[in-house]
Amino acid sequence: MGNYFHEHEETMGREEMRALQSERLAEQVAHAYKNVPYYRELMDKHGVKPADVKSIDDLHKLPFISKDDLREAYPYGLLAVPLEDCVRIQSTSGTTGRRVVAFYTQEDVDLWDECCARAIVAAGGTKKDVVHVSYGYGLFTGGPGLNGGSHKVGSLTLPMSSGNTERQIQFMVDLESTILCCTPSYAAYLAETIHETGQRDKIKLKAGIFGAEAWSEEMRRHIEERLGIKAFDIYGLTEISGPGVSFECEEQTGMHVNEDHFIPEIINPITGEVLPDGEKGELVFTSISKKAFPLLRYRTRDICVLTREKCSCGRTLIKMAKPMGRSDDMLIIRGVNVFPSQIETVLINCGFEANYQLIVDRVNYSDTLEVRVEMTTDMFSDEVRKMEGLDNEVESKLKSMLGIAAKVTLVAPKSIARSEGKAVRVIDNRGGKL
Ligand code: DLL
Repeated sequence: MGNYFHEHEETMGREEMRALQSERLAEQVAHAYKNVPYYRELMDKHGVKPADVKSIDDLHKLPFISKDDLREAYPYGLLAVPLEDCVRIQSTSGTTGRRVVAFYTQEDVDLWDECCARAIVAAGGTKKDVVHVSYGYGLFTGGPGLNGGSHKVGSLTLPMSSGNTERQIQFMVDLESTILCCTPSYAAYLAETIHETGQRDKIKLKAGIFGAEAWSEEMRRHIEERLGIKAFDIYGLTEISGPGVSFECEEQTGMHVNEDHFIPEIINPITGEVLPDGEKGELVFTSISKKAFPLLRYRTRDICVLTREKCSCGRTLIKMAKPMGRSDDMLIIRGVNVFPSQIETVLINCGFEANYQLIVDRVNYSDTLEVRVEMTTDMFSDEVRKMEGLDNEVESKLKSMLGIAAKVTLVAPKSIARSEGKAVRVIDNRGGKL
């Protein structure tokens, strides 16, 4: 297992882990009840007292909380320690409503760094690595999270932030970056630029830690081939702490959840019923170690599956599958559920790169879906393929994957804007149309 970092928690036996989770959960519930009037009222309303939650078997007694609760409690309503004990805030982008602000004590930041350090180590990182962090810094958790993790591992950390692609590549070459951390869509953009500028032989990258948005296995293979690296998934959300809630190991079959700090559950999103491991549903987290902003049974809206199969890496932490995207990213087109990541799979399998946009509209009371996808330079110059109906070929593959028809429009290389952070793939023009 070579460079194991936090051997004990990551390889704990099931019973030992359950005991640790139970102890931390009971403490956390008592802490939240005592210090957060919002939790006290909510638990009282559901007839639950802290003494009722003694072990993780009692978790189901607690009510769920959602993003709406967080918005309602903005900014200080869920703070569980005196403000003077907090050293940091991070925040969501607020694109779908009021911002959510999460608070951290110094111990919370240390714990977060530790979770990100585990992710870096699982990707093969050691103090000899040069970790190139191209996630955004600032209120977004991506940059600060991986930065802290990299410090903890003792690697040389390049706090690049996102953007300025030319400079990113220059530093990557000059400082011999070995681990790249950014969104998968930015990794694809960097890979494209490195390829086009003929610098592939000059880069020394060996691994990438990519997350913050849904990405397909096809996208993973595409980035791995283009950059000659192994690409690891990482998951997290601002409300819970940021990146490092879960991370992938070399097996690349799902992300190990840092369950000594975050207890995951899968529920039926409609009934709230807890589902057994292996069933698909909405992911719910309870943070059992963070003190400033404890979240009890927080509904993430991410659709996912948990599995507890033995992992060849030796970690015993439960695994979560790649989330298909938030339930709010899911498009409902003519009554059919469509995730952009499904379309990505078809496009990459047809030889395209992940430069696409989905345009949804409503015409004559019926939804329409147009998939605009950039041709690669090779396709663009190949008149024969264009004439032979590459678009028809993609349309029929999309139809069999999604079960609905979509119109495919092939556009010229470089005509779709590249993303330096989370990609915006969907333009939904239906609002208010009959
Ligand atoms: O995206 C935190 C993060 C930063 C994770 C860097 C990984 C790397 P938010 O901006 O609050 O936080 O967005 C959280 O992004 O609920 C998921 O829907 C989505 N998401 C995050 N990681 C993944 C992933 C950060 N690996 C929301 N795969 C989450 C799929 C992901 N979706």
